Amino acid sequence: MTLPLHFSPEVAAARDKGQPIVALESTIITHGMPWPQNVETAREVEDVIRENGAVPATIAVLDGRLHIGLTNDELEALGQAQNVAKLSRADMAVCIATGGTGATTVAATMIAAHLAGIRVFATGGIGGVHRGAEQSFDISADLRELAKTPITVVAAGAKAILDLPKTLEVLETLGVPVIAYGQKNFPAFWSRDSGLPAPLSLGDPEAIAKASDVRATLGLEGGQLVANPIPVEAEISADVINPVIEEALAAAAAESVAAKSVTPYLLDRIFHATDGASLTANIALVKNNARLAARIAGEMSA
Ligand code: PSU
Ligand code: MN
Repeated sequence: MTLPLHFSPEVAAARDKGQPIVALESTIITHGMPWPQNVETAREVEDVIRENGAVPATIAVLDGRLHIGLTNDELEALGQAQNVAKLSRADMAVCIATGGTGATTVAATMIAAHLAGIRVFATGGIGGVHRGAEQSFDISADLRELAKTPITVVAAGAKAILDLPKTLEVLETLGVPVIAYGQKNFPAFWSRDSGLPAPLSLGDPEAIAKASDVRATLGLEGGQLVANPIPVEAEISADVINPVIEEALAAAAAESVAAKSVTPYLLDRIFHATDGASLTANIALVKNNARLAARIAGEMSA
């Protein structure tokens, strides 16, 4: 059996020329943002990567084929599609085997990017340890993937819908380097500072690329998480966002939302409760992460 990878023309050309490539996930498009901002943002994020000297590769499973890079039409169709599956490590093979269509989470995007020889991936926030995980056992498969698959993931930290101290503990246990970019503390998605010290801190893309090389040389499996704080002007203050998060968590508990539905449910609820302000911030931080990821990819291929 050959690998079921399908490269877009743009990504295929970049591979031929040895250009730096940055992977992008698709769950953020189908389950993280509403239409049409999801498609507009996906396009703008791709442009940011191009403007910064790399080629974007948005990843998704379409009709049983694992796409590395989507055309404009494919992106638009995915962004408008209803009931698209959310694929993590556990779901990818069944989706491909049955000819299905699904959006890739951080975990699944890492797996696909690695198969395609891509080393850097930009997103908004990673999944983590959910609040109340001591009861629910809800810990995102993204964390274990970071421990296993050698991709540098650039994210704005993790959302405060999660238990951030527990998320950092699990990452430490799994041996995942958590590198805050340009500051000492771990960023918390909508705000630049979670109040928690990040285990590691680096200030330039070259050092991040070099750390990835050294990990490979040492034979250490797994990737690294680069936690890039949201731009100052896009921050939402904790007084504004925290009550919204508490309300969303209470609603999820009241409706017994569980498993894969938890994160999309909370994101949608917070979007509506903030009249879209959460989305504006989300868009700004994803672009900021795309910029940094393109620069890291450039250093890796230099
Ligand atoms: N966190 C965000 N935005 C997102 C996600 C997480 O702030 O869009 C998505 C990502 O695709 C991530 C997934 O990999 O949710 C995690 O889902 P779960 O918590 O079910 O593992
Ligand atoms: Mn979960």
